[in-house]
Amino acid sequence: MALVEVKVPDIGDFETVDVIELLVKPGDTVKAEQSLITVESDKASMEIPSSHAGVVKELKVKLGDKVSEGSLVLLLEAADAASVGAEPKPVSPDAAAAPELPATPVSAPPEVTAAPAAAPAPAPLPVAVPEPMASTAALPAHEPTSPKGTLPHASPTIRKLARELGVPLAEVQGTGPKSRITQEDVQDFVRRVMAGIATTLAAAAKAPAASSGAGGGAFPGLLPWPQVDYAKFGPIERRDLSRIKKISGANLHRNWVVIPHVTNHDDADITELEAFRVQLNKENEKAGIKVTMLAFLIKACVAALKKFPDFNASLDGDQLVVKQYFHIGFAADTPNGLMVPVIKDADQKGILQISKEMSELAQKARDGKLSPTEMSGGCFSISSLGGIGGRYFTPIINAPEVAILGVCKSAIEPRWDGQVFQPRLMLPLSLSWDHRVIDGASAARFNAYLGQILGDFRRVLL
Ligand code: CAO
Repeated sequence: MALVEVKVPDIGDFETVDVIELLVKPGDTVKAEQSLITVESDKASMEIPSSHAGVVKELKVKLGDKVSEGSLVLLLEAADAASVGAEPKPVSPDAAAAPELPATPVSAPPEVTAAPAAAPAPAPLPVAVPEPMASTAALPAHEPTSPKGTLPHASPTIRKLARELGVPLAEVQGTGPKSRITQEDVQDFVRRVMAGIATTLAAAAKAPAASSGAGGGAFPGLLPWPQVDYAKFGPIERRDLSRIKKISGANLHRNWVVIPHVTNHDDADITELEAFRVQLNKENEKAGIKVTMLAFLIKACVAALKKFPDFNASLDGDQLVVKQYFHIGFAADTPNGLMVPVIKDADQKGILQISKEMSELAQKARDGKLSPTEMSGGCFSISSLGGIGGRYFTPIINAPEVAILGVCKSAIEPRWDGQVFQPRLMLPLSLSWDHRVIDGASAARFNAYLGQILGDFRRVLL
């Protein structure tokens, strides 16, 4: 065993270069010609190879040091005394990125990689979004997203590592000096791809059981959210989201992402029902109970849910839980955000009682006094914007329910009665349904039946 000084060999035209990477540490066993450090000039980066095989005893340089030909890199306990004094052999440059080598009149050149003029553009996160999956084999491990043609700024060792791991360097964001790609960047890329695949698999595995609340999470491959300095464009004010907005937002997001929504739009002729409602309110003025169209809608929906029980259900894995009770939620707009109180056993209650409970629950919602019990157990929800306006919209299903009815403002419209156009009060209906449980024909029948009931409320009794 002999102690050998490993020095920077002839580095061609460069006088001094920066040490930007330490590839070994004391105690490491290295082979002859194995890269020890990476140095960089303003034009290129190079790896300094070891002249001998052996064990690193002491590093004589640190990151940021400036070195030149003859600078001591490290002390090595050479394994083979016979090799002492041998010239370092040139390391073959990376084919994909090898620029012209600097002139090497004396000893073999270190491995050289051209530094790109500018740092590579930040690469988006890896894409790994499979279509419906039969097995993990169907998963694309990675879909390239970066433009071709830019030369990633990485040392040959990193290129070799990337080749071994199948990492497309053009898509790796370098975090080293001048956006150089480091070993950690490559490893982090692999970790992120693996995490993306795992997340996608987990979401796909859990998605059928929407009732368990699973299936949200990140979507690998999506572009990062735009980072905008809004203040650059004009005055702004930042406000925290309310607690309710944060909670309901997370729920809405999960439901929108996990449930395959479809919305059917239809109209119901409520001319007679509205006349009845107005009459009812006149009669009950003294009792202080105001009946709105929503109370009739709750009752009409119960009748439709009885006729189409799959709408009164929840998914639980591969099973459908069909409920034999009828608890109807209604979306209430409150100063702090959206809340959904539930009218329990709506099938057993009359219009006046439903109206009374609704107004009490809506008031509690606005006051922030709803209890968890008053918001739980719903089978089906209604979101009414009728008091505000609009024509149609796509309500988001309130998981674990499988459908929701959206209602907008009724308006007088001309309807052909076979002989003449009649002015009729038409109520726009928008039914969103979970396509894993319900199909379009059932949804159209549900809406048509709802329309019949609202057109002639005596049908509720049938
Ligand atoms: N067409 C025409 N007018 C309607 C109507 C309709 N479909 N529905 C209600 N109206 C009228 C009512 O008759 C009432 O008229 P008057 O003031 O002349 O008596 C007025 O609109 C206001 O009704 P309302 O909104 O107070 O009562 P409601 O029972 O219809 O609704 C509630 C109660 C709590 C659901 C409602 O106040 C509310 O919060 N709606 C918003 C729901 C929401 O935000 N949904 C979106 C969810 S997704 O973000």
